[in-house]
Amino acid sequence: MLPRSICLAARGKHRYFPSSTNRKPDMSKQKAPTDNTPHDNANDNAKVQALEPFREDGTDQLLTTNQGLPINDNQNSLKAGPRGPSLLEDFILREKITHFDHERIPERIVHARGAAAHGYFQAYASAAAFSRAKFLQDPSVQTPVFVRFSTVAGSRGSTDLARDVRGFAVKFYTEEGNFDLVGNNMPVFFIQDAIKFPDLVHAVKPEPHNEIPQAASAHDTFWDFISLMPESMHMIMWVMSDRAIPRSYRMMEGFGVHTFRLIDAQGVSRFVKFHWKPLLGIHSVLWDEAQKISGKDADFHRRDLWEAIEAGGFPEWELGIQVVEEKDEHKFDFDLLDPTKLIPEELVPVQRIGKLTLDRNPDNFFAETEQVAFHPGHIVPGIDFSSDPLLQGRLFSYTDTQLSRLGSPNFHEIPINRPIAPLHNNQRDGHMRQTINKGRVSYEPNSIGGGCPMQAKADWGGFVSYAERIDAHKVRARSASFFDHYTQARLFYISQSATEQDHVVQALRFELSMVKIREVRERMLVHLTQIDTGLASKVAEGLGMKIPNKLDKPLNMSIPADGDVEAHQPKPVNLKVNPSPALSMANTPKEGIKTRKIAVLAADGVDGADLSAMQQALEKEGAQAFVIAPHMGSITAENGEAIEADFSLLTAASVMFDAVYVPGGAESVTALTQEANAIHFVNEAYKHCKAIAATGAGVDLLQASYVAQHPTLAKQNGKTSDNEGIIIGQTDKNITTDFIQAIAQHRHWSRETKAKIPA
Ligand code: HDE
Repeated sequence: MLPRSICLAARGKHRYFPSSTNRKPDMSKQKAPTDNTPHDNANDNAKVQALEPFREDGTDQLLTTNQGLPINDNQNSLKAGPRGPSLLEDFILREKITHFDHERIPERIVHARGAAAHGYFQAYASAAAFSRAKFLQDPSVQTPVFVRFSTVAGSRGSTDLARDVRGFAVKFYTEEGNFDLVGNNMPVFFIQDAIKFPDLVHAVKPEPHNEIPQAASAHDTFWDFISLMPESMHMIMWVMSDRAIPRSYRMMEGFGVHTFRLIDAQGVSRFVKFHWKPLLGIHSVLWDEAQKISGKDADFHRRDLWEAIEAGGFPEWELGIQVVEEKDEHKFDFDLLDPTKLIPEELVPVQRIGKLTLDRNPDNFFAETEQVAFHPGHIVPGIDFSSDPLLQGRLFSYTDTQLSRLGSPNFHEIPINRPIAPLHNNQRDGHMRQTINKGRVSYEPNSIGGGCPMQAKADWGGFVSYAERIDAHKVRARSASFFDHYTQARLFYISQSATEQDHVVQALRFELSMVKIREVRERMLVHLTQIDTGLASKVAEGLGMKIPNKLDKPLNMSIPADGDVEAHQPKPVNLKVNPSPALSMANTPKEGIKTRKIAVLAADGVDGADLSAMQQALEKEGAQAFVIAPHMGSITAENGEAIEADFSLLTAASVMFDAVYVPGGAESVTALTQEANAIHFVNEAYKHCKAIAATGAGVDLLQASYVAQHPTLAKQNGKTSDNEGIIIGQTDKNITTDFIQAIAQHRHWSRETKAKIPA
């Protein structure tokens, strides 16, 4: 038996071990358990297990080169004498530096910034009535998934809180092969045809001459393009709404966007739209908050996902489908193939058919989150494509982009991309090939290999494309059924609550105020007038502009083959469209406070009983309470108890939390009222319409802030709570139930316009 490992002995104390130590690690232990494995609670699904042979753990191991040679000195390069020069012979130095020089791969051209997690999908019941896909048949089967969320426009290092669409890409590792549902958190898209995608992305990315601005659409080139693309107006309404600044990845909806097909065992095809419905409801932050979070914690969403999973608050979504029979394809006043349109849930209800749970963080960001390669063309029998021209273009793009990003046609061999279903074909060789294919045969048909691997009949699970009948001329054209660009933009706007509408107005004012070219702003105002005259005039007021009567440029710049430019202009808006309540976040479930983060402001002398009673009540409901004190370390409560601070007022900001609680304790509250950061904390939480509670002397801190203006504060005695999220307990300190209910509301919007807080 070799001596016990140095690493094991010193772990937790030192990170650095001088090579002069004379104790040798136990090399017989190939995989020692780590002392802080974050995944104990994870569901050990088939994909998670399949990744095991690829996981590496240096615990209790010697440092080696990539060839397995133990390294004796990792501090000094090989030199001719201690003062050099260095020698070319130093293969250890060269190997290390060469590997380092090549550590980066190109970031994704879009969706570069993201975070991901493992989990599983489980059907509620068999969906055989719609699809033969195996992973949708048996409610006892858990299908492993890997899900990556992302922003679109920013670079890998950009802020999570950019105003942007969020990617919501799900890879199902099914027993019939991988199925990727590569969606977004908005159900429509900017453009109708894939040929416009490079233009859209060039327009929104930082401008080419100075690479400004990063991860922002508020600049000339984006709005120049948009103002010439009326088809983008519906998506613009979504992107200007608070959906573009989610509170958490865990609180976003997801959408497949395009119409797909479901195929049942009899080969019958139905159209389908895919939805993900978050069980925590759909919630967002305010734009002012988003901008501040970008400075205080640019990793806000990434951290939120990671921490929720580590704490066992596993995010969940239900998979929903809207199914349309083939015969009903043309019964809508929009085209199902047009990706700028949604099917209102009131017209075709969303049927919830299963649940997605994320329960394990990746072990390594690069190996998993960065190298995962999604593709809408990764499908399984029972699911098929529609002719949506945007989807059709995507089917080309995603393999192509992996070739440049991951550098080899063997990207499917990267562990995170491997299916759990067996894979056999005659594709061979290429950069970094991992598979060692045996035998002489790499072609089909063959007799030498007994004809193997052989084609699978449909009833053996072989994929057969849906035999859609197509009888058409080859044309570069767009169907006239795609020309109503304003009605669903209006549908979205009129379906929003007054607060949500106001936020759309504010967002447009902000974005267009950043546009320097007046004509671009004018064009946008004309489009907005088509959507809603009230919206247009409010935006115009913010811009200090008059709405022009007509556009200065013709739209839909292509010259139609039939030469009839007029017939290719946008159709007038249908003013009679009915609102769709499902489109408003105001109607989202607000049932609990699970995983919500509550700031508890405290200093020496805090009423420890108040604090811990509240902390326990919040934690019982699945929320987390964090003590924020003037300094790190511990504070001493009134009763002498030491309470550890989670943050100091320097490292925490109200924008990182969902609600604020100020416990009593005269000394604590006096100290906090003298801290500008504590008062700012309360002011900002008040401004952002968050629930705020105080007990006993804690009310004095609210009195020292702008919350003092709030009517509830006028009542000084007993328990007071209102419908506006301000809860105070003077003599009756039992306010936990009211506070919990107030947090569950997410925000108290009625305060927003009344409160004028310069925070
Ligand atoms: Fe993508 N998109 N996209 N996209 N997309 C990519 O693929 C593309 C579109 C979406 O987390 C790229 O691997 C084209 C719609 C997500 O890794 C690239 C068109 C929707 C992700 C690409 C679209 C999406 C991507 C960049 C128009 C919602 C991130 C890196 C024809 C339904 C996946 C990559 C991840 C990523 C092309 C439009 C969703 C270049 C050409 C619509 C969630 O292939």
